[in-house]
Amino acid sequence: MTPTHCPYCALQCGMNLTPAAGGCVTVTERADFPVNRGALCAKGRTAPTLLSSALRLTEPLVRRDGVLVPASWEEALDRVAEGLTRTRTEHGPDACGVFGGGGLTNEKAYALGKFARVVLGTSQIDYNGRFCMSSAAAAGIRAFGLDRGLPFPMEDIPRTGCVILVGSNPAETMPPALRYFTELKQNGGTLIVIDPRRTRTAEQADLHLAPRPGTDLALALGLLHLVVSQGRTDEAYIEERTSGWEETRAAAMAHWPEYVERITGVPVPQLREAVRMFCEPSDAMVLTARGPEQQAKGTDTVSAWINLCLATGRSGRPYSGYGCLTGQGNGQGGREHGQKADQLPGYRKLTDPAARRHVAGVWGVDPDSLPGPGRSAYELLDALGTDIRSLLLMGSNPVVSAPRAAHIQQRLESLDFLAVADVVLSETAALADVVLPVTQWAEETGTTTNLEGRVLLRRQAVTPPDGVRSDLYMLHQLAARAGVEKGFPVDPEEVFEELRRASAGGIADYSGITYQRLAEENGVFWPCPAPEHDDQSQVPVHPGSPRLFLDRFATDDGRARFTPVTYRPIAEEPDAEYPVLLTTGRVVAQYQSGAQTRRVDELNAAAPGPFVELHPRLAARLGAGEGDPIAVVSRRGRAVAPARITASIRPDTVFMPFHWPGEGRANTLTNPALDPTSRMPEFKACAVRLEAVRP
Ligand SMILES: Nc1nc2c(c(=O)[nH]1)N[C@H]1C(S)=C(S)[C@@H](COP(=O)(O)OP(=O)(O)OC[C@H]3O[C@@H](n4cnc5c(=O)[nH]c(N)nc54)[C@H](O)[C@@H]3O)O[C@H]1N2
Ligand SMILES: Nc1nc2c(c(=O)[nH]1)N[C@H]1C(S)=C(S)[C@@H](COP(=O)(O)OP(=O)(O)OC[C@H]3O[C@@H](n4cnc5c(=O)[nH]c(N)nc54)[C@H](O)[C@@H]3O)O[C@H]1N2
Ligand code: SF4
Ligand SMILES: [Mo]
Repeated sequence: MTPTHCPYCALQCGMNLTPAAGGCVTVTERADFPVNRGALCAKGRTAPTLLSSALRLTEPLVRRDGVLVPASWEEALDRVAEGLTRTRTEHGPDACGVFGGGGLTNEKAYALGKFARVVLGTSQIDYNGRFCMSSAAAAGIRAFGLDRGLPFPMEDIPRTGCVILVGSNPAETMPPALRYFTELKQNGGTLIVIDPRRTRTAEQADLHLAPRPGTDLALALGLLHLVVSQGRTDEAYIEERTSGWEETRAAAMAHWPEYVERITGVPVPQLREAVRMFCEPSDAMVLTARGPEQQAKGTDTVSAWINLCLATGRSGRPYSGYGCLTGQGNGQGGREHGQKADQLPGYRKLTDPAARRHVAGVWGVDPDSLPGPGRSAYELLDALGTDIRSLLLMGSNPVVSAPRAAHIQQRLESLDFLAVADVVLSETAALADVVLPVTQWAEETGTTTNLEGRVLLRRQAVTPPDGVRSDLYMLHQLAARAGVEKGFPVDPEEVFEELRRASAGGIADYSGITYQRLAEENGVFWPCPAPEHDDQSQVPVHPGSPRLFLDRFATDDGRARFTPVTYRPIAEEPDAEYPVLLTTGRVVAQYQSGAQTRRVDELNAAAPGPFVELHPRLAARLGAGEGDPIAVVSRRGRAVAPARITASIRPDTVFMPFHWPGEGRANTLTNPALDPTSRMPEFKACAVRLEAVRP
């Protein structure tokens, strides 16, 4: 029996794996891991299904005469090396692109970022985390000088007085975490949920506000207006621990509750009730997820929620604060170690000369040889086939998950060369010139950092099938073929040891963390610097940092910074031609692009395909009944899926989950309008029209 963690979401639930007869692997409860205390959702419970050879790739594929055919690893790697080298020779290093994923372990994310900068010498690397929590990350850095999803452990949630959950649906996206909100209510605390749909999470709430999609910024400003006008600010805290309040106060005062009601559709009495519930207890929290963040103003929107926390003294105090619920298995760690366009390991900035010197020192290269920041994820994908001629992709399936997906699919098809490393033949892998079949979670060891900033050890529990190799092996081999013999070890612990040194002294400092500690301590929260002393036995080890900001914020002056923000509409407001709003998200039984979960029978039975959730009034206007096919048309394209009629959604809004390719692909419709700071696309609001489809 091996204690390890789930391959999917950022909760990183603990589980025990035991190889059983016939190549099966059984999952049993692992009660010692505090975050989920043994509980798992159906995805975690069925995760071992995909370890079976029948469902996944077990040999490399290369394209011959237009068709993907089996090949040896030697041939596949030679072809990738050749493809990338040819592009580099003919068009220069920046014509090679690299795209990573927030599901990759810290070791893989680190090695991929280093491979791009050191071996390919390209600036053109980014990853799917840009589509995930980048707005919250940008706002967190702006306010606190540091971005760690939750600055406190999940166990603090039941101990606060009130939680506002903004655009987050843990009942579907992190079921074992619901317990924390149930306990909050048992302890006398209250839960406010803000979601245009009355989700299963919203049903648990003491107060549910259902704003029009894309208007959370106005909502948060309206609440701050009420806080100020009702004299509920914490002046001593503002004075002692923050800067920039005056301008922020002035900006909020322009957002009268009645004006906010007009924009959001949330009645003023509900706004007042929310302020009362949030301000009366001595502690409170605001937690955001993709609802407010995946907007072309996601960064300002999160800043507005942070402003509300700061104005009421609810940050950097026990059981109070702002947090973002990160999404992917390593959504947190994946953004810290260098696969993001502007970053070096340790959450260092690629534009900071001292950071470049430090990391170049660890890598044994000249700091001047490191490229500068590259394009963001959507911009990178949009440049495929034009500026970027070859792409190495690892850990993402953009044919399904990128905004304006039909266009992105065309861009991928127009590349000179595409290599994809994956566990399964995803819709994106199916377009590749070379597909490399890699090992997955239970077949390899590595670390992830969960939504709390807790670094975890995922242990190998089973032997991988013949024919698959690890992502680290692939990078090692490609580096060697480019003449870089050293610096890309295959052993994850060796990579982690280098990551420790590269992150030392950075914001996300992992230097005091070792595999041994992770095994013994059930995870360690960063920052965790190594003792500075040479003789480490003399110095107590750093305990890690479960709670941040209690003494000071991570800014230069130690104060949290207010950011004055004002409301602006969504990038594409409904009009006569496209009168309805589309928003998108998730269902419990499918994960992301579905590349993995759509291969599991039990999950498919629970969530067999796409649907369009709409209000009875909209359905009646279309003359559509339950299950009837509905065409949803936007300026980007047309998707068709069966109607799911429910009064739990706003009548001006339809919802589609994005887990499926083909005709029902939600991302055929979505708008790639980008947030100016985080470069997050507007997944959560675009204008569409509905058409009944007569069979
Ligand atoms: N089952 C399952 N679980 C997952 C995942 C998965 O794919 N499937 N993915 C993981 C990942 S990577 C992530 S990022 C997380 C995401 O976790 P969540 O953020 O909880 O998931 P979403 O469904 O994208 O969005 C949450 C809610 O936002 C609401 N919403 C839509 N538009 C708006 C808006 O304008 N404002 C507000 N306030 N709310 C809005 C939607 O109705 C939805 O209920 O889940 C993780 N867990
Ligand atoms: N409309 C709409 N679109 C969205 C969203 C939304 O809310 N609405 N949410 C966005 C968000 S938050 C996210 S995070 C993205 C996610 O969307 P994607 O980036 O497409 O995420 P996944 O489907 O998890 O794709 C991961 C791929 O990597 C493979 N894989 C898993 N582990 C490994 C590994 O260790 N190595 C390698 N090489 N491959 C591996 C999997 O098999 C799978 O094919 O979607 C975004 N797209
Ligand atoms: S909640 Fe997330 S981590 Fe836990 S079992 Fe489900 S998918 Fe896995
Ligand atoms: Mo995500």
